[in-house]
Amino acid sequence: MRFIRESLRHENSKTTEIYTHITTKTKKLYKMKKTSTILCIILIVMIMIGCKKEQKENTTMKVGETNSTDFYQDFDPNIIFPSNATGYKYELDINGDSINDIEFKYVADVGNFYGYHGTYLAHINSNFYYLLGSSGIKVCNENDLVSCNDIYDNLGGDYEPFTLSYDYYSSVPVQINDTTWEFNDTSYYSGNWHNVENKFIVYKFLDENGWYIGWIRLGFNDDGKLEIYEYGYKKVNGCS
Ligand SMILES: [Ca+2]
Repeated sequence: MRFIRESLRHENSKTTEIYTHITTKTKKLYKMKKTSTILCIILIVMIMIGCKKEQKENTTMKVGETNSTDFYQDFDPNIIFPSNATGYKYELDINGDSINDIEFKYVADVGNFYGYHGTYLAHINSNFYYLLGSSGIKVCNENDLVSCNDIYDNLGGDYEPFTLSYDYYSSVPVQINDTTWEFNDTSYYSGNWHNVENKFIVYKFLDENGWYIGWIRLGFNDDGKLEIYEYGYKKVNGCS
């Protein structure tokens, strides 16, 4: 009888030990699960904050900067419009997909009493947009900070070019008094780009991978002829 009692006590104590062991393990597991759930939540929140931050920071570009560009092209020698440039045009395939994106065209006409000459930027790819200023395409300087959400335009219809540098002159008869007329030579410059050097056009474009923002460094001589130095662009997020 005593043996049975001892055996039972022993079994009881063993059961208690096992129960305690299991309870401790379960508690530990529960604690671990709780800890990993909290860690997961913290991780998700951190990723969400990180993504949001990256998206916010990735809409801007410093004009002329080459460090952060995804593509950069330096023209050496520069693209220079020829001296007899009438009707000359230069088309640029910015992103190398064999579709030309930007067209610069030089126009000139000289008559007896009037004439004009200058360079236009023409719309040839509807996925390309140009940063606008108060009138026409904005004349940007190196290190200007621009955003892909500033105001852009894709230049409208097929051949509704924006004037970059344009000089119109005329010899207009002006009446001095009842009997006297004089021919006055007048010259009108239009476009913000007349006779500028080392300035930038800023553009953005859309392809199957999303939005990109970029710049072209260029200049115009006194005749409105174009010289292109280099260009670059980078991928951006959060643009519309
Ligand atoms: Ca292209």
